[in-house]
Amino acid sequence: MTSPAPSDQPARDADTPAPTEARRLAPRPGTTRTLLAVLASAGAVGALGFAAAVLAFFIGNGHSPEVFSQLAGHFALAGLFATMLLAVSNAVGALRTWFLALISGLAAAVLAAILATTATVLATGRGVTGELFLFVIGSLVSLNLVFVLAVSLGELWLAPRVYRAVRDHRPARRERRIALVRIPASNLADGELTHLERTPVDAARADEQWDNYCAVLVAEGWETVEVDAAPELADSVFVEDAVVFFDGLAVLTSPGADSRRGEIEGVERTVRDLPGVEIARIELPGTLDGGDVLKVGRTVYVGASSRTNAEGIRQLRELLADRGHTVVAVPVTRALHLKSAVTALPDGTVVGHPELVDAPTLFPRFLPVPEREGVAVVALSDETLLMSASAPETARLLSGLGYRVLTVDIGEFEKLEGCVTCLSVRVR
Ligand code: CIR
Repeated sequence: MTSPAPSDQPARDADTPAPTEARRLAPRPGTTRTLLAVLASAGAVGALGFAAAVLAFFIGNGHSPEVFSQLAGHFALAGLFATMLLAVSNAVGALRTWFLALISGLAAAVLAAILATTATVLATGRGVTGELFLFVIGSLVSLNLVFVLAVSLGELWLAPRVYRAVRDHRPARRERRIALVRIPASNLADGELTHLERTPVDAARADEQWDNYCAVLVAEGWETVEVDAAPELADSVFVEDAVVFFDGLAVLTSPGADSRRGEIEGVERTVRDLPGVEIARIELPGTLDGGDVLKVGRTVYVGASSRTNAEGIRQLRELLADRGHTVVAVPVTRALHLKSAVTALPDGTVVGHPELVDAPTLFPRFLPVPEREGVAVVALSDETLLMSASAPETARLLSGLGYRVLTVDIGEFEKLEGCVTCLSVRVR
């Protein structure tokens, strides 16, 4: 077990950048990546339709190369029309469910084939006649059949995969580990209290503890990006509650305490500057605090607490539905947030204090810890955990399980029902 620095001395060394220094990052809005995903998924299906149709004729005609000169132009045009039509339908959500994808694929394929065939025939100098009409319709089950089938099935199977791969591809951030932090407000001592009696908060000591906390993140290889200060928003230092990250999706929350609703604006400004991040939000009447969201692999446990309501959980479930995460709602009646009762080790084991957890059997692997303050664990890497200095027995327990455990004194924040997890948000 390692304690990086005495609580009243920020753990900085000469080579370490000041932890509170905000980093300005090159803007790369999430809408650009979504647009790319839309175009790539539509283009992939258009190209598939072209390739499948030309290949089918090539094989069906005894590998005759003439097929290319005769039909490549027609199917290239059909593929282009299909790409344009699918780009529109994918942009408005055709890939959300399999039946929408199938319907839009079929519609785009038929329309593209009709347009391309009409254009191809008109280009030969023939006029618009009833015969042309019958030929074009008939082509759907002859000349264009393979194209129509390939585009329909491509939109069903290939497009969602291409869309997700492009949208979730984040090369820049893989090498960087970013944590958002927010300097304590001037009126920190007025923060909300739900389960604790109010006790005096030493603002200067809180600032030192916060500096020290940030310094540990930096020393462990995390870039701290500082959200603009909100001196009048007492609980703004607990930045975890304002945003949750899911593989490049930042979900801005809808705080359950009225006094905290103003925190979102500043957090949104910072998130907009992060590379490769798409933004979504929980809207009223839904409420959801980030402290109620615990990710364990692809499972997202969400606490139904005094801060997070059923509508907030429903909205999060909907946002994550097509992203491969399963939302599991968990009753929370004995603690402020789900993560005031349980967090997770890097191997997925959920650690929690039995007195604070309503339903421990909801977690596949649950490890009880001896101290209430020991439930909060920040996984700084697969091997390193950050914990509160108020839970030495739990730190020893986890150290004995092979983890390198760092501890920081966050006593002033604990007086306000804060913990190590809520003082930062890791961009993941
Ligand atoms: C509040 O009641 O909202 C703050 N005083 C404490 C928030 C702590 N956040 C968290 O556990 N995620």
